Amino acid sequence: MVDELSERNIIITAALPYAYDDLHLGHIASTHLPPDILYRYLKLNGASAIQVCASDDFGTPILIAAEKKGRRPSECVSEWNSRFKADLERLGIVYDTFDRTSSAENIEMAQRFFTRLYEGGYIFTSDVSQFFCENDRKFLPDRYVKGRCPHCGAEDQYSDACENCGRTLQPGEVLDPKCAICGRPPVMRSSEHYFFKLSAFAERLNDWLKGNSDLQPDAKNYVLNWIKDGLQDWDVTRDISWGVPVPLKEAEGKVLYGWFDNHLCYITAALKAAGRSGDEGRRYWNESRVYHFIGKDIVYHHYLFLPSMRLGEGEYKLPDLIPARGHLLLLGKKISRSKRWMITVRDFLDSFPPDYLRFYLTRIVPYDQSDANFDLQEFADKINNELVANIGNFVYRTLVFVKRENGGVVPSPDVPGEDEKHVMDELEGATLETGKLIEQGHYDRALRRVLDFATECNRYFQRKAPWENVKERPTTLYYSCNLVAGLATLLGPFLPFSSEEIREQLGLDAPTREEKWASASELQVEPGRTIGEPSPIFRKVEATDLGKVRVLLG
Ligand code: B3M
Ligand code: ZN
Repeated sequence: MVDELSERNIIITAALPYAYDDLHLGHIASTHLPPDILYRYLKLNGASAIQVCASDDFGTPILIAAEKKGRRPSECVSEWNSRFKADLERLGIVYDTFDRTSSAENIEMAQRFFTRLYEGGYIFTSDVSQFFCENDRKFLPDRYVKGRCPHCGAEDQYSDACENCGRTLQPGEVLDPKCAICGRPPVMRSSEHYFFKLSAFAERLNDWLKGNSDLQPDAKNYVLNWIKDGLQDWDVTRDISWGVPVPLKEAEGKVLYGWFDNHLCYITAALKAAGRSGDEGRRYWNESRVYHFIGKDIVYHHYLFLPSMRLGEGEYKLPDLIPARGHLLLLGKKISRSKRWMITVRDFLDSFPPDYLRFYLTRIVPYDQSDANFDLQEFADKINNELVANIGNFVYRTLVFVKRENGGVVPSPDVPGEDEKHVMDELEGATLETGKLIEQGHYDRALRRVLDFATECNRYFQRKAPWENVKERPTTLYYSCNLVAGLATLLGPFLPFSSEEIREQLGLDAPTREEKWASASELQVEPGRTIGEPSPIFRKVEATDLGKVRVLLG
């Protein structure tokens, strides 16, 4: 999928978390970790790339959450924005720009899009009959109304979706509707709304989807079917106080629907990160490759709504790639905010190092839309058997040996024998194949490939038995140190903290080095170098550690 590694700039975006609740493990699995692996890999290859994200600030859930606390939404979202950044940074996920959809630049971007679409004839008005609370004197869109689900009968459901059966509800469909603010039954009232003519783009979307062989096949196929079934025009305005004001005199008091402005923040944030604006910004965007990483629940918005808006506006190119991954189940069950069946990133990182989470999630999340399951026992097993017993073991025994038997100095090797040639070939193969798998989006398989290579490293050490084969010991230790360095580079995109720590223990200090992906298979550690202090990079996950996380689930 990454065919022009260093020729064109690459813009990577991750779907924007709603600014009303903490990031949980599901967000990381599908949306934030996969792009970060690619981004780090691209950087190691010297490619020009930027990675951006933002908090998704507008919409009724956010306004309601703020009103419940008696606070201004603008204050709340700004707190969430900082919290997201802090959590992601703890995980080693650092965006060149982490913007907010409510930033002045994004409001301007959204209004520009609206105006150009309006002028282009892609926006029309229509009367919508909507819940209205006479007590609060407010229209009550989406989450402002609660009631009984007409499908499964569950009580206390929002009027736009049932958490119990998972169905989306049409306006007016919910039974026994109640205003979410005061609890009184609302009435129906008509309001003029603005609609985006999504249906006008069916043919162009079809051509774009069919003509782009990089787009994920499973997503593409069902999106093509949606188009065949007919596209519905989108109501893109709301009668609430929190949102981008519709830039028309006659639309006073109306704001744009959150899904109108949120994805535009991909563009806003990228241009901010690149320090470009106006025509220069548009050129920058259009000359880059553009990748949007998402979870499968927002395929509709990203494969249909987003490209249509860009086509209609006419100034910003469509994405080259929209990798969509499945849901993360938690102990076999669907994550649910309302039932609090979730583990927040914060809580998890209070118990485990960030690389453990990165490792496990990368191992279990494939490049398709199937769901992955987060299982605590499997998490412990994978960390203990693969990280600790395989990679950690090889690194630690090599370094301890150099420290103890050679005073911490990397020895000078003899001419390499068959074993050395073999294991260095393995390293070269692992570097090429891991890179290729990352370029294809298969991060799970790429990491598996690195693990297989670590197994080879352990075999090499075992076969050479430096504890008894004293004659060949200098050669064995010299090559082992270089294999450790190679492993550190290969692990870089996946486990940045551990990769750094391994390099430090090897005495390859970070600030002065020019680390490159291709250098993984070169001899990076020269004889005579003094290594740092060896200590185990990974520690075992014990049952008591798991207990701490189980408690979080109640
Ligand atoms: N905030 C929905 C979600 O968090 C929405 C994504 C916006 S991406 C432009 O799943
Ligand atoms: Zn009310």
